[in-house]
Amino acid sequence: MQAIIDILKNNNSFIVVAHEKPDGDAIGSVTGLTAFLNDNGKKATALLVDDIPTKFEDIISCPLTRMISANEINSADILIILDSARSSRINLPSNINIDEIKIPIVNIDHHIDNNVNGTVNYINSAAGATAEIIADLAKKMEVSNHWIVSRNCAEMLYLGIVTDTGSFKFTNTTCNTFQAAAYLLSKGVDINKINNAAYFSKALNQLLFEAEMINNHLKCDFDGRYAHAIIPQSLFDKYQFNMKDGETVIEYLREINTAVIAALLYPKDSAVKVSLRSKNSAYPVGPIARKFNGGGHEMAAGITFENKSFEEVDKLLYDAIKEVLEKNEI
Ligand SMILES: [Mn+2]
Repeated sequence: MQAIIDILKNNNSFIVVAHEKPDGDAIGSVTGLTAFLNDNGKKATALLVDDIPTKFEDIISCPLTRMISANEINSADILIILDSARSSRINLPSNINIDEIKIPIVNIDHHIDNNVNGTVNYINSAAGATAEIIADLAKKMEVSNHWIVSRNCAEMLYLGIVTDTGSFKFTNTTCNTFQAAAYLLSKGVDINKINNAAYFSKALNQLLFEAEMINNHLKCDFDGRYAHAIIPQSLFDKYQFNMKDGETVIEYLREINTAVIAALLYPKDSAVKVSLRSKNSAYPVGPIARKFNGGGHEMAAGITFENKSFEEVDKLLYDAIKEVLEKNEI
């Protein structure tokens, strides 16, 4: 972490980016770190190419850059990549390959399987969120370098922590997570504003979409221990619903009392996307995702299947999950 502190101190211009299809942690860590740098006399750009979930649009107070050229990136001093486990998932504009980046790269993440080859890499899989790592970094620099941590910066980092830990409910929540959150609260975070945006801002069309998904598409197998749903394109069309707002749709499956593993299958362009969640660390979904070239955490992971039908993907997952549930039988 000291190497990163030296880089932040000794350079002037930064581009900050995260993974595609940004979630609360990607958005919170990017905008929080960007605000932190700008508040302390640096020139930082928050690069978020993909659309962000509608519910977060009103609370992001840092300007977002949606498009950039390789030349513009290379004219900055440092590229900072946050929360992005796979180099293929970094949310650069689609016409830019990571190999075209000639400036030093700082890679900060909490995914255990991070394969981004930065100039400096700080991977802490014990952190509940990348925003938790940035909060620790900001706290260190406040003490050792007298950098300021503004309320705006703190609120964005809090957003990252609260969303990636499911409001401190998931197993990735640690003593340090609470300490980082407490530190951010001491900077004046408006918890009500952040929680309203994260948890109480669902559009009616999403609620109707979710109700129909549960009624018509939910399946429970292995005595209810595996809850899964295939969401057809027609359902997205019917409710004009976009998965950029669907980070929490899978929660309904996970909430079922008998469920141990939950899977959501949905179309993305010509591919089938899979979200996986586990409720019990004896049955992790990280290895299942990695088996099919996906990634993520042990308890929350994702896969993209190209050139496969829903039925084929459903069967592959069914078999893989059967194996996990049987092998780890207690
Ligand atoms: Mn994260």
